[in-house]
Amino acid sequence: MLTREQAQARLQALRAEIEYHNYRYYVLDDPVIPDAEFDRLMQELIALEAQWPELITPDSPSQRVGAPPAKEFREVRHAIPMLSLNNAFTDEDVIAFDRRVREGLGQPEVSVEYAAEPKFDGLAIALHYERGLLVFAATRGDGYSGEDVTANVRTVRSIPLRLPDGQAPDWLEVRGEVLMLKRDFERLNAQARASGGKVFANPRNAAAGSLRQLDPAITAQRRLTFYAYGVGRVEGAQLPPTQAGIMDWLAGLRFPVTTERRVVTGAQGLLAYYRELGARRHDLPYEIDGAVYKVNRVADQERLGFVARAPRFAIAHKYPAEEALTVVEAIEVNVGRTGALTPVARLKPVFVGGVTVSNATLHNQDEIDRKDVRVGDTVIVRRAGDVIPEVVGVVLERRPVPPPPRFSILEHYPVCPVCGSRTVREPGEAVIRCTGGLYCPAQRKQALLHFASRRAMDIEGLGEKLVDRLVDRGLVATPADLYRLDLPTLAALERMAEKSAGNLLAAIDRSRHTTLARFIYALGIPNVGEATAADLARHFGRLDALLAADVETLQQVPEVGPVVAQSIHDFLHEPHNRAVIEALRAAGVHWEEGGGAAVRTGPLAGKTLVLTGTLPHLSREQAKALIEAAGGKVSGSVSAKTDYVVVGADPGSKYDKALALNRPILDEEGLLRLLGDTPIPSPGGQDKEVTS
Ligand code: D41
Repeated sequence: MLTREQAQARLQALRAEIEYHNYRYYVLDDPVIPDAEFDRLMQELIALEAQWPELITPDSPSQRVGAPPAKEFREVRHAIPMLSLNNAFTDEDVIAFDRRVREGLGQPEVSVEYAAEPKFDGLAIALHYERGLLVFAATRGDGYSGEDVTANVRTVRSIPLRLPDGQAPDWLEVRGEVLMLKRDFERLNAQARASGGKVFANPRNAAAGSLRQLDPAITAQRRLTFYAYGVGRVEGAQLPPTQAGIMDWLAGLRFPVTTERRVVTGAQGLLAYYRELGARRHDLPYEIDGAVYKVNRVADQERLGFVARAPRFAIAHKYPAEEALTVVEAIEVNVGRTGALTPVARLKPVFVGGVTVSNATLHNQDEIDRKDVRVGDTVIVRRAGDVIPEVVGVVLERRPVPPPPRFSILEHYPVCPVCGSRTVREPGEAVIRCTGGLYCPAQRKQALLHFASRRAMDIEGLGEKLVDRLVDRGLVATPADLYRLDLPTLAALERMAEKSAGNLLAAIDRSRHTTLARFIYALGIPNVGEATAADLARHFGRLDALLAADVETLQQVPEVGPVVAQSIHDFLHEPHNRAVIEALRAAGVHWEEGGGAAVRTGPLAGKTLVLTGTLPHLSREQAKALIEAAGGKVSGSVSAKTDYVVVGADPGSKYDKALALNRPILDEEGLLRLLGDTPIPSPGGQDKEVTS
């Protein structure tokens, strides 16, 4: 047990150390100890304070979230008003500002030095320190009086609760902006979305909402940040003679000040700073809405003084707003190269982010639902940098009365606006797709490239550039049109030599002879890759059997579940796709048709078997060949669809699965009995030595 004096000394040391690490972490962004060590220090502090409650001080790091929720915020008057800033929007505005400054200082020919800094898009606040201790904090309010937000401000880790010993003036008022870093904002909104909580439109709103929480415990969870931009009431200190010097002095007192500040000369220096900062704007960890220019010398600031409520010595040079309000005139869809329907809001044109915007993406139906965007709504559109404009949210107060109905893509677009084919939303998927596939012009190029690809119809020489030209010129709309191309047409295309035209025609001709599996794969049915195409070919054997299959029949194919079965069925029952398939057959595309496993005769017709372990006489290859010759199929995994599991010595997990799913189990003898008199095919030199 420590004595009171020892506890006091340890508490002081702990507090200083913890605040130092807070400063390294939250202000300098450069921590020197691991988080776990920091937590240990905090725990020691809290435990010791619990033992010695009378030694708790208001500046202890343990007190950052100490205050109970307030009923309302107290109003406080600012001893020195917090003025507003005049705005500049153009280069000319800035040149005129600089001229006024030079004239105001009585030396129009002498260039002026300015302190230039980012204009944080946050909330202005004033922090008051009495002999180094944070005593209260107030929002700017109307500039003359604001709200006492001391309890909330204490939770902001980058704000010092006490200033370094021996350096503190009798009184110090620091002014700056409270804001939320972009990454903290993203995280807060992600959490809110997951838990159904309030989603904020931008970091500024999130910061404002968090600072004005009556319960400081909530503010503490929100991770706010602070940057100092100047001072107010100061007593008992000799301030540096320039704005830049004051900022350095504040940094020395451990206040967060931005590293983006510069001292520049004349209007040209200001404009160059504006452009450089603008170019990096989107890479900064916080949002800014402009640059602030201040005459650097404090004596000059005082000579220039104020007009109305704003200083003559400073100006805010704004970047084009990235958000604006406008009205949704319609919601339409774009059909992408994969057939996905992307909803787009058609907007009343509005100037935002430096350009006129009349469309904004709505991503998908889930996003429309989440933001509840309806035709006629007033919305916030955002265009940040070169990013595609998006609808951030709806201004519900401006929703027309009576309210327009919720917007459903499927209801408005039961058929594809490009090709008229049915649209579908697959269960569990966010996207709605056009089933037009091969036929839909929007999907044509993609579909053609897939059709011609090496593992599909393998048409060598039909690449992206050529497909673009063929489609753009209207020479090819569907894969069937490829088989109608002739030498004069191809050779007439620019950049197409007669020799390569001939080679392409030969490749197209060669592709006429293919396999059913390749053909099915080449169709580009959603959810049908190479393996499923091969399964379908094996199962049905003939294209007409596949075309005739209903969803239930399709599900009998091993590895084909309800989603894939539905997708195949939708595709094959789309009349346009049917027409393309028939045109391909008419153009001479052919393959060898088998009976198909399902209709093939044999004792194992339509059955799926799984092999596991070593059989006494048959090799794996022999057993497989026997089963297939008897009309059965060998699958690699056990499922509810497995008809028999053939088990040999040392079986693997497939055996356990077979038991768990209660599938019939056979040994080699049982298998041979099922096969009856199926002739044993010769596996062509693959004979394994038969051991007994
Ligand atoms: O970053 C800011 N938002 C910012 C605001 C800044 N960097 N400097 C500022 N300087 C002043 C003066 C020159 C009046 C001391 C300001 C503001 N004012 C300000 N913030 C809100 C109203 C005025």
